[in-house]
Amino acid sequence: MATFTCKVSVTTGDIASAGTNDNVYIPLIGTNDTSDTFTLDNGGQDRVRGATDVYYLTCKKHLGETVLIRLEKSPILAGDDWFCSMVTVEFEEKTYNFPCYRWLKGKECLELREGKGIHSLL
Ligand SMILES: [Ca+2]
Ligand SMILES: [Ca+2]
Repeated sequence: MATFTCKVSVTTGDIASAGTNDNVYIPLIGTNDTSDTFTLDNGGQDRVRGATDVYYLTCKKHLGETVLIRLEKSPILAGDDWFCSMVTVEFEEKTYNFPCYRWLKGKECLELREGKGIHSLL
């Protein structure tokens, strides 16, 4: 069966306490289909302040254009707030940017629509 790999880059803000040890899950919502819900967990620590984590998600169906993502943060014990600054999805040589720039607190789901990206004002 054909599968489709999406590269997802998740950037944690470079501000105090931005990182989190909580679990974060993501489904990708495309024009054709919605992916499974993946756990964003690489070897080692994920979501360290200022870091970008890259994940390769294997989808069973062709999602089409990625139009929406949903970040689902699930607390471990007391919870650990997370400041996500940006999520980028790369699929079939296209890049989709999902600017976030906000906190996810406790058990929280956040839907992000594709944006045009953040351009420098220089
Ligand atoms: Ca934190
Ligand atoms: Ca990990």
